[in-house]
Order: sequence, then C-alpha cells, then structure tokens
Amino acid sequence: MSFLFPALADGPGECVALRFGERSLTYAELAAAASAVGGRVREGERVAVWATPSLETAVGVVGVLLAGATVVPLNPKSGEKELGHILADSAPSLILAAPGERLPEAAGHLTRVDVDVRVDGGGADFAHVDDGDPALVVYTSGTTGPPKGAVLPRRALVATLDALADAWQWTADDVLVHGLPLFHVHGLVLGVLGPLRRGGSVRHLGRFSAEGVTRELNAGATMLFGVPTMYHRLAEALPDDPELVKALSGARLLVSGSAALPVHDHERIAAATGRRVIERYGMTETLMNTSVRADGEARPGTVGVPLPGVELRLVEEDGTPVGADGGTQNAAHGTPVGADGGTQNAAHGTPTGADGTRDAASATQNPAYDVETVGEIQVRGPNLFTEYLNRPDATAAAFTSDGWFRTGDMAVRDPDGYVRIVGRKATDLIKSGGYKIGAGEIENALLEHPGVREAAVTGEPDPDLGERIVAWVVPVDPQSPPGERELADHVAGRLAPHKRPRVVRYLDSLPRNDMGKIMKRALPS
Ligand code: MCA
Ligand code: AMP
Repeated sequence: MSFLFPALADGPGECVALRFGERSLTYAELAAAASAVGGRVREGERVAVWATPSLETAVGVVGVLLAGATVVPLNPKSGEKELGHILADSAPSLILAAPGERLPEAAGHLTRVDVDVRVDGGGADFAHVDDGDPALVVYTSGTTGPPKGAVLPRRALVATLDALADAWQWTADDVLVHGLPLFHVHGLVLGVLGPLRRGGSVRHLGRFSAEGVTRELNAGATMLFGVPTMYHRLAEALPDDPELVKALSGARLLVSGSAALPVHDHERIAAATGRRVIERYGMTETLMNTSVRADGEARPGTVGVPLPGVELRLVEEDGTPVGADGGTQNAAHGTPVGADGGTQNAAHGTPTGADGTRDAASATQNPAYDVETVGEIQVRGPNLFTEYLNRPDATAAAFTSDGWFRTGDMAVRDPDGYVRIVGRKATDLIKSGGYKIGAGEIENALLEHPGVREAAVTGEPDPDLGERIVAWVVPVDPQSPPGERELADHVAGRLAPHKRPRVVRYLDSLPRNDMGKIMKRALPS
C-alpha cells in the first residue's frame, strides 16, 4: 500500500499547502480539517464532492481519500440532465460542499455534509487501503451517450504523480499556480493532489486570468499549469504587459496539456519570455502518458516521451504495431524492449551520460522509430484506470485482448521517440477550451428542444478554444426557428455551459447517406 500524502503524516506542518485567493491552509491545518471530513465517511463508499474552486473542495477530496473512500468530483455548473446521470450512475452516499453553497434539486436526495476547513478532526487517521482500490471516479465524454465514469485506482495517482515528479524535477520547493477547474484530472489530480504529494504548495486563482498568473509568479510561484486556451490568452497579453513577461520569464516550469498547444503560441511565448512551454499528454482514463522532460529538449508540437513506467506503442488500423519489426527503443535510454511493439521508459530519472545528461543523442543517430507512419497511441501501465463504472461493455471495448488501452489519439514519432499527436480517430469528439465534449450528447440535448427537428454537432478550428462547438439544426418551423442564444442556454442548462454551441447554423435538411446516417463531412463549411 502506498500512502498518497506522506507530507500530511510527517511533513512540513507549518508550511502552506493550499491557497485559494486570500484563504490558505498549512499542512497541519489541512491534516486536521481533512481528518474531520474523514470522520464522516466510511471506507469503501463513494462520496460526491461539489467541486467549486475552493479550499473546501481540496479538503473534502483529501478527507475522502484519507478515509479510504472514493471521490466523485462534480462540476458545480452541471446541468440537470448531466448531474442526474452522474448521481444515478455513481450512487454516492454523501455529498460534500462548501457551507452556503446552493445545491440543485438533482442532488437534493443526498445527505449533505458541509466541509469546515477550520475544524480540527483530531489528526489524520489513515485507512489501510489497497493500491488497486478506487480513489476517484471522473466522468468523461464519449462520442455518443452520456459521460462515463472512469474509475481511477490509488495506484494510478501515485504512479502518475511520481512519474511527473521525475520528469519535471518537481519537489516540495515548488509552488504551483493555476486556475483550472477541480472536477477534471488536470486541475484536481495534477493541480491539487500533485503539490500535496510532493509536500509543496498550490495557489489556485479561483478563475484563470493573466493578472492572477502574473501576480502569483511574481510573488514566488515556480510552476504554471494550463490548457492551451490559457496559454493562448497569455500569448495575446504578453506584448502589452511587461509584468507578465517578467512573471513567465522567471518561472521554473510552464506546462500545457489537455489539448495541443499551437506552435504559433509556443513561439510567441518563447520569443517574448525566453521560456519554452513544455507539453504533456494524458487522458482521464490514463492520467499522464508522456511529457517533455524538464531536462529534455522542449520541442514545440510534440508531447515528449513516455513517462517512467508507461508503455506506449503506435498501432495501425489492422492492429499491427508501427515499427515493431524495426525494434522499438526507450526514448530516453535506447533500451530495446520486447517484440510486442511497446516502448517502456524505465529510466526513472537516472541520468545516463557520464556528465549526467540524457543520452538522447545516440537514439537520434540511430533512429529506431518509423517516423512516417501514423498510428493510434495505445498505452499500458500503472497509471491506467480500471474500468468505466457500470459499463463492462465500454471497458472491454477500450482495451485490446493483451491489455493495451486504445486512446483514440493518432500520432507519429520523431526519430528519437518524441511523440507528435496529429489527430483523433473519432471525429465526434470535440476538444474545446481543453474540455472533451461528445458530439452525440449535445445532439441529444438539442433534439430535446421542441423547436429542433434534426441536429448535428461538429467542432471547428478556433484560435482561442482550439475547437468551437457548432450546431447544425433543422428547425421544426423554418419560419420561426429557435434562436442561437436559446439553444445555447438549453444545452448549458441540460449539460454544462462549456458544452453549449458557440455557433448555430440552420439548414433545411441534414446530408444523409443511403443508410440514413448523417454525413458530417458533407456539411457546408
Ligand atoms: C456562458 N456561461 C453560461 C452560458 N454562457 N452559463 C450558462 N448558460 C450559458 N448559456 C458562463 C460560463 O459558465 C462561465 O461562467 C462564463 O459564462 C464564461 O464561459 P466560457 O465562455 O465557457 O468560459 P471561457 O472563458 O471560454 O473558458 C475558457 C477556459 C475554460 C477558462 C479555458 O475552457 C477552462 O477552464 N478550461 C479547462 C478545461 C480543463 O480543465 N480540462 C481538463 C480536462 P463563469 O463566469 O461563472 O466561469 S482534460 C484532462 O483532465 C486530461 C487528463 C488532460 O490531459 O489534462
Ligand atoms: P480527456 O478525455 O478530457 O481527459 O482528454 C483527453 C484527450 O485530450 C486526449 O485523448 C487527447 O486527445 C487530448 N490531449 C491531452 N493532452 C494533450 C496534448 N498535450 N496535446 C494534444 N492533445 C492532448
């Protein structure tokens, strides 16, 4: 059994662990408050957390984990349909929320426990749970149907956070700043549990802003996490903001993830600050798979190399691993691995060169990778989820017979093994602002509007959001179609505001093939 937060038991009690706005908690205070939450929770049960960006959310999550129970983080802006589905599917025994927070009717049947961040529960009493026991159930969209709950075991949290510590030289001295939401892996696992596992500190902005980033980095924060939309907004602000230039220039590490950061934004930030943003690649189901290393080359347009412990391979349509016959090698070490086409980075941060530098050069001189062929990324390792809750069909479909998880992301490799993501298998998945959104769930929501006869949803390139959601609608009454705003509000109210269409286009009919299936590629652009 690995203990998730050693710093809570024997760590720097007086050091600040968490800061949200003006409010903060030391490690000792966090241990006290989290133990009070833990006292309300039974080992093994599932507990919903109303995941506002607040101290209460962080304390609630830590308390549930200490008690050996499972956290189900909820988007506090979830619409009625989405929230109803998640609560019915995960069947939590309690809901934790900040005092005074209004909960919607869909959560009204649950026993509510207010999180008091100043109470002393008498110190942490740690449950003795297994590494394979669930820590979190995080809901994530698929191409069709409602979101699925990815069950993340404790082992996956430990594996991913320790691998990132190795890749990023992340220590207790680091102070992380971010403004990410706390109901997804990026903001919650990496952005809150990450610093706590290291014994370091996190300052959450409440909501992202260039001013907040500037303030915190200039006041001693060392690392910034963000989605590409956030870095895009920083890149836009840089030319007129010398304080932001100073802030980013002085940071130890700027990390982007959840979607691809366009090379143009990479270059603008590098030109203005002299700092390169590094990218890491992950998924709700896999936590983190690859990263550019702090001691590696920050190459724009790539997501770096497999993290320690992660096996990664590219697979062609027919199931053949790309480059298997050429022998695959560890990106960092050049260590040959088995004939299954997987690449395991077993480096664990051990320097290979006599001078302590990594031996990537030898791999470059002796290219081991097929750099031409695009394949689907498949991964194996302790970082993976165990199942989709209540969805054995979806779980089985997600893995190959020998246990590789099919990510659905398409990539090529550079000669030295750096992974370049070039697209996605499913066109019905949209990444907007770093959120993954299934076209099918938005189409279903639109069809529930009385003024909509037919609906199709696509993603279009957007300089700020990466992709913007476009709804193609055939109205019931072409003379008085429902307005754009009305449809956006309808989707925001049923699902979540970030799932609302940003553009609505009206058609007389949708293009369909002989089978009656909508041909999205034939939609006029
Ligand atoms: C707008 N709003 C509405 C409506 N329209 N509310 C109700 N009904 C409407 N019709 C509200 C929004 O809720 C929000 O409220 C405000 O108006 C602005 O919304 P929006 O335009 O969507 O925000 P934005 O400024 O465009 O957001 C950009 C963002 C955001 C900040 C970058 O997209 C974001 O936080 N992205 C992070 C996504 C993320 O963490 N993904 C990780 C998952 P209010 O003003 O109250 O906020 S991926 C993952 O975890 C994997 C493992 C990985 O690799 O990382
Ligand atoms: P989610 O399902 O919200 O956890 O999102 C996971 C997906 O985000 C992955 O399957 C990728 O498509 C995408 N993603 C995450 N990080 C990156 C990155 N650095 N570059 C490109 N795509 C990314």
